Amino acid sequence: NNVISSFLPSASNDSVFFSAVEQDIRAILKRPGFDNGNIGPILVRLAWHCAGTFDVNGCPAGGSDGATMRFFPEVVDPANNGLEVARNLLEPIKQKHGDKISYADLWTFSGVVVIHALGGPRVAWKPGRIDLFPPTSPPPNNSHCQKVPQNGRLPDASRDAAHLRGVFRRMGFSDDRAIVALAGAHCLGMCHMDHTGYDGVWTHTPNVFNNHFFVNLLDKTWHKRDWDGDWTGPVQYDDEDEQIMMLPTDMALLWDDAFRSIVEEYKDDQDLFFRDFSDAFARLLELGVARSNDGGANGGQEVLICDQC
Ligand code: CCH
Repeated sequence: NNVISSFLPSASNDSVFFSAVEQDIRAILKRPGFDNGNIGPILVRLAWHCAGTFDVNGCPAGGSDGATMRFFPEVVDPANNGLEVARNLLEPIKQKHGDKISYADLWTFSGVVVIHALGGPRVAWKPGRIDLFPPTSPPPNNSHCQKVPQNGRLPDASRDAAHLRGVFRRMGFSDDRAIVALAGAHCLGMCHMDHTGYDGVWTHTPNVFNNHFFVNLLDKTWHKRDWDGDWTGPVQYDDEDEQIMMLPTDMALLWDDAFRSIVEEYKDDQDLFFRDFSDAFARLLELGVARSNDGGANGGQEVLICDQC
């Protein structure tokens, strides 16, 4: 029941090593008192945000390679608010394995391990991402800035279908199916007012990877939340019982006809959702990854994220 063993040659050193890392990740997922008792969802958000900065024509290109979210300006991108929690939760595993695994591999691998551990599909994943300036050689002055993607590349939850298509096309995803499938990850976890201003869960099973995001989107009746009290939050949608919520970008999947027909497919066929999600998430985590010749984490020199810069 091991994610990585199906994708790496079974007797390779990589396979043995990553099984051990996988066990370490699985061992820290349950955490009473944290959100809904599991840190898995925020680890999935970290994996997505480190990869989702990719720009096919960008300078720098962005993407998960380099683990650039450790650095300015990506580290202070408002879209990444709260992800220091996820990075800190993984730090003991990084410390345990040191240079044998890069941050970039650990963050992306964790996402894949969590999806499977919480009941979702296996996702193909390959190691070999190299950290921009590993901890043993910190960046001189601010020289790293030009290799770290600018703020504003991740999708804005207050926007519409055209915005989603634009952002995902920039990453290299031209197909609607990938956009809708990836959004199904909102079956997991929750919005935190202190991270983004949004509040609530998308499903009643936030620690289980399933197609309930699509089921709820279609089956519930949604209304704009009437924020009362001291805090006026951003526009978001609540169901009639005010138990679960949707972001404007989630509702865009309902309001756009082409998106909606895919939402309907995934509501009716969870296996289809799992297959499409698995393909799209694997592609996402590979965007812009330049491996060293030997494929080893930190095995080569610092990665040149974009040689045009
Ligand atoms: Fe997401 N997401 N996401 N999301 N996301 C948030 C939380 C999670 C958008 C906005 C938000 C993906 C796509 C999008 C997760 C996985 C994925 C939050 C609340 C916002 C806002 C964060 C908070 O308050 O802590 C938007 C816009 C898009 C448009 O595409 C994709 C793709 C994925 C993964 C494949 C997960 C998981 C969470 C829950 C995190 C947690 O802390 O529980």
